[in-house]
Amino acid sequence: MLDINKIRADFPILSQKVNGKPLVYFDNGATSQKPQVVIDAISKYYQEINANIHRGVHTLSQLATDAYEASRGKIQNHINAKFAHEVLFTSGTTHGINLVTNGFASILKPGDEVLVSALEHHSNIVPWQMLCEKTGAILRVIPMNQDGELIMAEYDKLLSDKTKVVTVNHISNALGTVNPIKYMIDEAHKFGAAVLIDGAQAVPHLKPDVQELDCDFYAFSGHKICGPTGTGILYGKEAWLNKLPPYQGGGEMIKEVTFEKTTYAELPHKFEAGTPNIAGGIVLGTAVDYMNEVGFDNIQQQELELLEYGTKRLLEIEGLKIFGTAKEKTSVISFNIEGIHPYDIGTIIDKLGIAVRTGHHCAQPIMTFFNIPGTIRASFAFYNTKEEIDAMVAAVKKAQLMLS
Ligand code: 7TS
Repeated sequence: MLDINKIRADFPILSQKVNGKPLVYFDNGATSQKPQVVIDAISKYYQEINANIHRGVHTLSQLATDAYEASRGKIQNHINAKFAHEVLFTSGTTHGINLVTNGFASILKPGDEVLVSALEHHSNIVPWQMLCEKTGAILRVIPMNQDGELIMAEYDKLLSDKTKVVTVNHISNALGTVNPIKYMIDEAHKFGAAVLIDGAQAVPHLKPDVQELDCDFYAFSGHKICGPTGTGILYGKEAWLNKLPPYQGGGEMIKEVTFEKTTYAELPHKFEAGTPNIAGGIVLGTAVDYMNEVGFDNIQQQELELLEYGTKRLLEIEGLKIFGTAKEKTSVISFNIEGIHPYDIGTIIDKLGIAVRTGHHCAQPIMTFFNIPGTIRASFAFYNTKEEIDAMVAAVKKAQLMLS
């Protein structure tokens, strides 16, 4: 069991007041808060070992390189990748997905098909659309039902020899649905298609095992797992990363450069051009250590309780409807109140110290599916409490009274 007071004491921002009220931070789907160990590790890096990596013979450069590569190793262990060179540092999920779509531009042919799910964040739709425009490939959509679950019978029908890529999130950011990705990966592989999993919303809640999943790519952001912004990871199977061309050209990603021809460095450097976010990459390892110390079993237990309690309490409110009622769901509650625009509720409850996201959550096709302008989204982390949910419910009731 979590000692919630101890956990909350790790996060200095949580004891702040916002608009004169104690902060209730329920926008964890957008970004997580940072524990003191992560904040301190950033300062420590700049105070003690700041230097560029992979190039200097001098001591600081060696120390920084060792710390950066040690962090890669931690993340390799965390996601159970077979090789450290399958773990690429990126600036976030968006960067990771674009790295892959850029690579597939030289692989896809006109008439090839890319399957994308109806539940995607824009960052797992738009890069694939751009790729299809460039290559003449066709984008097909795996549909969902009214609960916000992907329809596997339809997925099975869409798969064919034309399918070259399947791209799907592990967990939906807008609805919290946990997708049956193991099944989807196995079925796609029967047709020889590559599978990219957008793990941005999964890694805050669980430890993915990329070898067990057998996915070809798994992308996530560091800032959603207590790490710094501008950090992320793209896992790719060695064979795929060897096959794909580099994303960006520049220093660090080369073996030899002449004006006639350049040869590329081995993995992972082939995909890591230029000076990376060194401090961020190192501190992402600190964040992963922190999450593992808290323990994913504890995290899941706390979040499940919050999901159940939050769902029950919110449904007490007359006219409130929850969008996203999948059987497999994580701690995200998207809702609307009849006759009131989500933005108005969000604005009023912010004045009461409650931070939620309102709008389309960068998932406009989901809003179109439900024929709504957006939702109010409360996304809980392991450091949230039932008392905070009570504060949100009271604030939403107050807003409803004011607006009706
Ligand atoms: N994929 C999913 C499923 C996401 O939830 C997000 C960010 C991204 C990709 C993009 O991640 P980035 O770190 O590269 O920006 N989701 C959200 C959200 O739900 N609210 O703000 C950002």
